[in-house]
Amino acid sequence: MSYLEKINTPKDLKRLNVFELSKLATEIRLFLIEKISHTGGHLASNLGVVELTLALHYVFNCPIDKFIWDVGHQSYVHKILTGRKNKFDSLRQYHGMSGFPKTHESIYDCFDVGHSSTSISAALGFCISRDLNNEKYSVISIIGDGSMTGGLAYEALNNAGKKNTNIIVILNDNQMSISENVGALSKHLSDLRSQPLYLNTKEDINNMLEKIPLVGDNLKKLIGKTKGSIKYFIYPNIIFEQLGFKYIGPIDGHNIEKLIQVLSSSKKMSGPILIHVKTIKGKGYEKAENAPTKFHGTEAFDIDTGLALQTKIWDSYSDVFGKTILKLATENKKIIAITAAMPNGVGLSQFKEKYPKRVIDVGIAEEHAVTFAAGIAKNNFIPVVAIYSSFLQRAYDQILHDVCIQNLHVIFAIDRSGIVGSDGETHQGLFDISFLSHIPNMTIMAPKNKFEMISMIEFAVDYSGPIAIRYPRGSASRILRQFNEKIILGKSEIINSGEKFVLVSFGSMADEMLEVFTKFKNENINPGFINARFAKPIDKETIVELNKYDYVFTAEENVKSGGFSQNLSASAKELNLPIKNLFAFALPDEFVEQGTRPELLLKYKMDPENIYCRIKKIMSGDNKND
Ligand SMILES: Cc1ncc(C[n+]2csc(CCOP(=O)(O)OP(=O)(O)O)c2C)c(N)n1
Repeated sequence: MSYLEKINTPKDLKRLNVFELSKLATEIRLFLIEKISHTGGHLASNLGVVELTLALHYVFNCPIDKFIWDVGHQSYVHKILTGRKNKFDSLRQYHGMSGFPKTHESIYDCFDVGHSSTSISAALGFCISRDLNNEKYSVISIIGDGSMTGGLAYEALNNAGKKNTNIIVILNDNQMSISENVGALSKHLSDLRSQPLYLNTKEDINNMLEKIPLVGDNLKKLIGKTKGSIKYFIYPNIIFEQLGFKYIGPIDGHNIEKLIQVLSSSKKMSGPILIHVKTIKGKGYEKAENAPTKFHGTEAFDIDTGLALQTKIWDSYSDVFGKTILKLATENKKIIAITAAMPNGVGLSQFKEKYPKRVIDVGIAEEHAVTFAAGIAKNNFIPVVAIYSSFLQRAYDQILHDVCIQNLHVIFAIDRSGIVGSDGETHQGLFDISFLSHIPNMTIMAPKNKFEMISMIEFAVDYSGPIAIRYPRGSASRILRQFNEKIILGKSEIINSGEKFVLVSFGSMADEMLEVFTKFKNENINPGFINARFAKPIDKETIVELNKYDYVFTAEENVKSGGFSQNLSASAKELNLPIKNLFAFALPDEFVEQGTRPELLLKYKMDPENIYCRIKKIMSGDNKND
């Protein structure tokens, strides 16, 4: 029987010795590689934290002690050790196990997560309320060096450093975000990483000082007299020490014995502690160690070659964005692209290679990215901020306060808008129309296909003022390519002038609406079909056109509340041209779980067959929602 087979709860782990724990680490790595090669998932990050997670569960008593994972994509080993190893075949699938900590999934998960840089704030919240309750347990935030580029982490450090509370922050430093990590802190961590000294306890420091002839003894006495942190005298410039944390490290994150020793002593220490752990992303699988970005989040792959099992046929919308903006930037030197730690994900790699100074990776700092863009726009450049829809949620105030009030020409390339699939609730891009529509001066577009995407990017560059293009994950649609009318602000595109009822699609739902349209056409029914193009503004002509029909059916990949359909209805009322029978196919007021796009469209009855049937019912006088 393997060690892994014997582990069902963290208690089982505590019976093993260090040698057995290292054997278990090897088994866990093989397990992760095997499982993720079938399901896809965050392989490299998890391979890097095997020993760290084992040591954490060995030393602390989860779930009494709280582990708060930052982002949470590196929690697979924690899941294996907390009774979920048999669920790995369903990882990230519809109704399967989540790829992130979920409180509803296990008592060992104490905080839901998916977006970065939240763990220190949440941990501090646990600590302060624990102290008020006079309870005694440890609270540990585990945060990567990439996630330490997010401003929220510093707000939390700033708050925690002056609180007399016991909090442990483990900084998992693998020098990588998804791509190579960026910024001044990353440089600071590199300097710390290269310190040959491993200094943990007061004894370690005393031992080290004793080795320095003459000076060492005096220094030891001086240090002994001070109340402050001993480490401060040796490395006065460690940022964490300056912020009121005891800094411990750097520690080899693959040395289980050392990790256990350090965690055990830090458990007994009081006040805010930061343990700096050095790890290798992808550790133990050569393909991932050599290509940690590719294996950060991977599709299913062949273990021997490391190659993805499914090859891409069409360009994704991100590819189309990347190629188009590069072409335009070659002609127009004023274009600058900004990414928040996702140059590859948003399709900016080639642009970055060709014009490194004009593609700026700000780190996982969406708020900063937007205000930074506002400054660039004020100086008469054209910033293009490419961010995933769900991460842009972070920058709401910056969009409103720094860009839209000044009506600045900032282009928002909103990738992964709509249903994103296996990352689930935290990553769905289903709110951007709603949160952007309310902001004065903002314009929102969505393309029906690849060709319209190109035209919209060109339109956005020539525009003046804040403008957003939202587009989904995955292959760029190629439907209806013969329809490529010039883009005009607020104007929709008529695909078919019909009778009685009209189908209105916004962006990605054009594919589904085309199928619905075809079904009716096959029955010799001739509905209208309109590609909306703009969710804001919506022009009068569009509304006049829609009012020719008795029934209007809209479809969008956004929540209904504040979405395209509600904007349409509000604009029509404002123009005194209310639309009589307006029915919206949109996501309901709930958080949408993980699953493929087709699975989720089916769940919410937004697939072509369900849309078609519901329209038929409504047309026959049955308005009930079933
Ligand atoms: C607000 C936000 N922006 C972007 C992301 C996408 N993202 C997920 S993990 C990650 C990199 C995290 O790097 P690090 O914390 O060092 O963890 P590692 O995977 O290297 O262990 C990024 C950018 C996110 N989850 N949240």
